Formats: sequence, C-alpha cells, structure tokens
Amino acid sequence: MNISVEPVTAPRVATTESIRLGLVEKLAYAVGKDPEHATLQDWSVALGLLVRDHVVDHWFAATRAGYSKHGKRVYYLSMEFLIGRLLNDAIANLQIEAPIIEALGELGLELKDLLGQESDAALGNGGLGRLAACFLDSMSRLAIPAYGYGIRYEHGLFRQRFHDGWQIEEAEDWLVSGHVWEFERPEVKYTIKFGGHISFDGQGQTHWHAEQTVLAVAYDTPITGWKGAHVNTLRLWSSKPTEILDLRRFNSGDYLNAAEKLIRAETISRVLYPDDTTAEGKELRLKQEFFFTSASLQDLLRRFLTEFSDLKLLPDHVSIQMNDTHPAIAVAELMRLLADEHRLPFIEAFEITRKCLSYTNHTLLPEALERWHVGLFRKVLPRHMQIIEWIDYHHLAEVQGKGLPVSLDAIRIIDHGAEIRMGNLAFIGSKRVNGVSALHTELMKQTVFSEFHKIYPDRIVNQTNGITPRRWLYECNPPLRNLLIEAIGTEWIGNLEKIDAATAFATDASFKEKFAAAKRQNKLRLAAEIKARLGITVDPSALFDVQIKRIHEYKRQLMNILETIALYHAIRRTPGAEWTPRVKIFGGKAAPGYHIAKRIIKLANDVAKVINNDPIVGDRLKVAFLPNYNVSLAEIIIPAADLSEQISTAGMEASGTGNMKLALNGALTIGTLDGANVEIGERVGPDNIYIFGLTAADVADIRIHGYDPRPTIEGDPVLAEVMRSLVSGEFSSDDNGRYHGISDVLYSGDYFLVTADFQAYFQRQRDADRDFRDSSRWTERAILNTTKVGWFSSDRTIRGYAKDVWNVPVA
Ligand code: NTF
Repeated sequence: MNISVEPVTAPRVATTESIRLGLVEKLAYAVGKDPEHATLQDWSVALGLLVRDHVVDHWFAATRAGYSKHGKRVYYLSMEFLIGRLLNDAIANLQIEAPIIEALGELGLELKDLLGQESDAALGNGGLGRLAACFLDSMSRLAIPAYGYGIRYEHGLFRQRFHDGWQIEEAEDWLVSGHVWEFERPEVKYTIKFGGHISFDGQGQTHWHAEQTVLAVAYDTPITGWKGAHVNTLRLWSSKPTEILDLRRFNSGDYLNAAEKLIRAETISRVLYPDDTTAEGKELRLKQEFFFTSASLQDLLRRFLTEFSDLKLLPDHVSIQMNDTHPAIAVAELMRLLADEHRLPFIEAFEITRKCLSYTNHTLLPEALERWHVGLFRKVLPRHMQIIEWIDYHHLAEVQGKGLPVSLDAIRIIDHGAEIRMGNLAFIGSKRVNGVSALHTELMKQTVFSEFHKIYPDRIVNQTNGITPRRWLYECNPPLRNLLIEAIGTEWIGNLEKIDAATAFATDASFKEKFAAAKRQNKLRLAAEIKARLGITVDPSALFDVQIKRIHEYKRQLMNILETIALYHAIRRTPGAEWTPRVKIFGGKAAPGYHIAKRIIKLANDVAKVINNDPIVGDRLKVAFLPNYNVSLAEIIIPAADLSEQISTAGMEASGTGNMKLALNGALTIGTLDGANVEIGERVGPDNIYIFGLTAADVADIRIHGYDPRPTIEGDPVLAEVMRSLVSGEFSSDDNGRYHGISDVLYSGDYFLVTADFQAYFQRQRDADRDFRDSSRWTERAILNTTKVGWFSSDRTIRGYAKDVWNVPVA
C-alpha cells in the first residue's frame, strides 16, 4: 500500500488538561459511558486506553528504528509470562503519574481505586514465568529489539480459595471484562499441524499430511521500558479453527458435532497447566508446546525474509532463547522449516539451528526434566520424530568421532528407544546453555549435563537471575522509593547498582528513622489487607516473617510450620518471658494434584486457627495464610516484610527471585546456602543474613549414604514435641489422623531433610528474635539489604545474556 500520511513521530505529552479531556473522551467513545453512569471499572478501562495511546507512540518509534537498523533481534520463547497488572507499570515507566493523579482528582477519582480494577494477567505458575516478565521489562529498558513469544491462555493460573482450610481451585477469568493492553492481529496467523503421516516424493520433497490443523492467531501487547525509551512486543498466540463451522452438519441439525472442530482447536490455548515441576497433561501439553513454538518460528522466519533472502544469515540476525525445555521442540521445528519448507540440506539446517538457539535450565528436579514417550510423540509430531532420530544419530556419530571418554547413553536424546529427553535435545540444539545462579550452574555441570559438559566445555554459562527494580521497588514501594529519591536521586531506577550510594546513610539517624517509618507504613497496609481478607488483627510492630512461593516439599513450608508450632509451645510454657511478637505470613498455591502440598496448606491453616485463637499467646504470635497469592498480592506483602524465608533443601532451588525482591525491599533473609541465596549472602555480608543448615555438598553426601531421621527427632526435645503434636491431633481435633501421613513422611526417610535442618533453623529464628528487639540496629541491617543487592537487577542479568549468549548490543 502506498499511503501518504505522515506517521506519528513524537510521542504525545501528558498534561493534566490533556489527561482529563482524554479520559472523558475515552469514556464516551471507547467505553460508551457518560461520567454520571460510569463505574470504577469503566474509568479504569478509559484510563488504560488513554495510557495505551501514550505507549503506542513510543512503540511505533521503537519498531521503526528496529527495522531501519537491520540488526539482530532476540526472541524469548516461554510457555509462561506472569506479568500481573500493567496499568501502573506503564504509568510508572512513562513517568506520567503526576498529571494523571491531578486530572483524576479534578474528576473526583483516585488512581489507586482504578488500578485495583485491573485483573492480573496470571499466565504463569511462579518463578519461571515471573522471570520472563522481568526480562521483557529489562529488554525494553536496554533497548534490545526483542519479542516475547508465548500462549494467550484464556484461563491463567487457577484462583485459590480456602474451604475449611483446604485449597479449592477455581477457573481464572482474566479476559472477562476485556484486556485493554492487547491488539488482536487477525492477519498474523499461521497454520499449525498435528498428527497424520509423512510421505516423500521422488524429488527430495517431504510432505506432512496432518491429521489436525489449527490456526495460531497473534495478540500483541506493548512492553514499555523505563522512561518509554524503548517499547518491545509480547506476542501471544491464540488457537482458532481453520474452518469456522461445518455448515453441512449444522444445516442437517447436528449442532454439537458441527462445532466439534472449533472446540478441539480452541482447547489448545484454553488453560495454563497449573504445575511448574512436572510434565503433565501429556498430549494436550505437548500440543501446546509445539503450537506456540511453531507459530513463533514461522513468524520470525517471515520477518527475517522481509529483510533478507539468504537463510544462512539467520544466526547473524536472530537469537532465540528457550525458556526451559517447554519450547525445546524448536530444535526440530526450526530444522523442519529450514529443510522441508525452505529446502535447505539437513546438515546446513542443523548448523544454522545450533547457532540460533540457546536454552535456559531452571531446575534440576528429575521429575521436572521433560520426557515424552516415543509413541505419543510420534503420534502428535511424526515428522519431528524423524528429525530427532536424525539429530540423535548424527550427534552421536559426531561425538564418537572425537573419541572422548563419555557415556554415550547419557547424551542420547532418545532414551532406550522409549523416551525423548527434551533437556538433551535442547542442549544439543543450542549455542549456549545457562543456569540461573552460580550454584545451580555448577551443579548442572556436575550432574544432569556432566557428560555434555565434557564434550562442550564452553557451552554452559551462568546468568544469575534478577528482578526489575521498576515493578519490585519503584512501583510497589512508594514510601521507600520516595525516601531513596530524596537521598540519592533517581539514577538507581534505571541502573540499580547505583542504589549502593545509599549505603552511606545506613547509620544516619534521620535516614534510619525515615526508613523505619516507610517500613511501618507498608506494614500497616499489609495489616489492613490481612484484616480484610482473613479477619485477623495483627500488630504492625511485630516481626513480619514472610514465606511466599509455590507450595512444594523442597521449599519446605513444612519446616516453617513446624518451627511455628515449636515457638507456640515455647510461648505457652512461659508466656511471661520476653517474646518478640511475630506474624507468620504465608502465601502460595499447590498444584491441584500435589496432595502432600495441599495437606501442608491445610496444616498451616489448622495451626493458624489454634494459635490465633489462643488467649495465652495473644499478640506474641499470629499466623496468616493469605489466599490466592499472585503478583498483585506480592506487591503488597514484599514491601512489608522484615524477614524473608528462603529455606529450601540445599541444591534444590535453582535460584529463587522472591529472595531478591524481599531483600531489595529491606527484609533480612533466613535461608539455606541454596540458589541465589549464596550470592545474596556474599553481597549483604554474613551479619545481615541468617544462614543455616546443610550445604548442597552435605545433601549430596546424605543422598549417597542415607539418612535416618529417628535419632535426630528423638535427640531434639523441641522437635520431638512438635512431632507428637502432629499425631496427637493438637491441631486437628476433628480428625486426629489427618497429619499421621506427614509424620510418616518425616520419620521414614524425610527426603527433603526437614528434620535434619530443623534445629539449626530454630536456633537462627531465635537469633532473629533477639536481633529484632534492637530496632535501631535491625533498621541498619535492613537498609544494607536494600542498598547492597543492586546487582540483582534483571537489567544486569539481561546485559549478561546480551553479551554471553545473544551477542547483541545494549543501550
Ligand atoms: C524455577 N523453576 C526455579 O524453581 C526457581 O528457583 C527459579 O528462580 C525460577 O525457575 C526462575 O529461574 C521452575 O519454575 C521450573 F519450572 F523449572 F520448575
């Protein structure tokens, strides 16, 4: 098309006047309401649409610049993007809060009320998905031309409710009142094939006769970087049928069957799998993985071919990051597209593929390393099965040729002809493979990928995780943000390592007082939230002890609950002693099929009920398990925390990112030497963190030699009493047997070594109690946590990827 209209060149300027007029206009012409009849939701949508206009101006500029430079683009493929709310994030990044607050004030509205109307985009389970969201923010901050690619789930992570203390899952419905941030792109669509069979014609062409085809349709969300300097795109795929309706069947009265294809097609992007540690859902899950991977690769090839024609140049212009093994099918799919669709020789296709792709590993838990049965895989992806067989054979021959002393069994993709190991496929098909903390990367080299590491000693690199300081300090913690700006200016927001400048104020009496006041303000806000959601009154001067994360045995919420019980018993014995009042705050969801995890939630709630209603204990100890933990709730809890629980069995938490958010907001960590805790400890110093327990090496040793929990339990009167209370029904008077199973798990093997670490943990908690009573000193240490963890910005992480993995320049 030849259009002679000048494009928008300069982003619009926000003034109080322009915002007020713009809002009323959006309300009328986009929402269809007049101010007299508008609900808060209507106003929130109007504000979203208006802010979006500002975002779009910046977005166009960035996209045009990207095309004009003919540079390299980064494609971040992830099954999950846990982005949360976007309105406040866009306002903050564009720095247009002041005129908005003023304009709303003139209209008799408050910004925070409108922000609360937006639903959370919960397209992820936990750490892995939230990391992807922080990375999008940082890629925009650093002006890296990048696309996030994922699935537009109609239903995100389930909503959690408690019924009599048990977790109940309900379908989540984030799209129900519309989503103002996305742009549907009905013209951007790709055909995705499943099943069927393969034929070869005599001329070297391969044909895939699919059994099912669906369309992947694009939905774009702009991701605004700091100060709007760059805006990237999150492109999510929605599955649609290739045929709208079987009219013949419909007209014959067969309505249900006429709609069958539609339902089958749309099922693919219907729901997010609510499990981040096991390869569940089998066939549908495999289809989801292939669906978004294929659409994304087709899309990026199309974009490449609009600028270049020689596919050999692909690695110079494209870097594709596989977030875990969920998109690892990209290895075979990129080869298929290059070889079958674009007619490149296999060997060349393989070379190009290995230069474009890289893989991030997020866990060493064996149950989380994806494997697919060959039978299922061949049924769903017959052509990819052949390609994987080719890669496996070819790679094995290559390695054998080198004559290295490695176990060939360990590096095969197809394990004994029965299962496909996606980790191995991803490794073989990647330029770089990275872990997410120093310890995790080291363990990757020593365990899962040890044989690969011998063959490819330069391939594994570390990129310790990070968090975006925009959302996780600037936006969620206005009192602390304002104090920091007053003390050291604003540079830290775009460059978090500069926050170290505030270290000089750690002993400044006036700064300390203001820091403590900010913390108190945040604690009051959380106390109000606890009251509103649970009806529990908590004392804002108590120590707020926070554990927020998915419920998993290796994360050891159970150990925290046992410690809570021990503390409860101690308080009851001598209520007159000098106690440090504590509020134990929990948040987190259990995978619906993870029965022990769900029982741990029930135990926490049972323990809470007994303790919170015991008049002898009073304010000395309260327990609050907040239901439906999500990004928005995290934004309220994290700024209010005094103590951050990071107590996983050493060697099992790949990194953690909640640990970084809590430390940045001035919480001291109590934790094991696991994941990024190790690196946090190095930066804040041993006096400002409570480290305890077995190390990863100790745990590995125990795994070899075995562990008998009984002598440990019986040798510790505190723990022995806690264990007795589990089986006596002290917390389950309606069902004495409810926790016998948990007790059995601990007595028989205790795989996660809760009992082994209990005593050291209990002791460190008492150290924290003692230290918290010296509030002046505690504040100093909290300040040092905030000022010493600037390195954990996801901007630093992304600079690392840009340099070591993607080879792209950054701003
Ligand atoms: C998680 N992995 C790890 O368990 C966390 O320690 C880590 O911080 C995040 O990834 C982000 O790297 C997963 O969620 C999964 F799916 F791999 F198990």
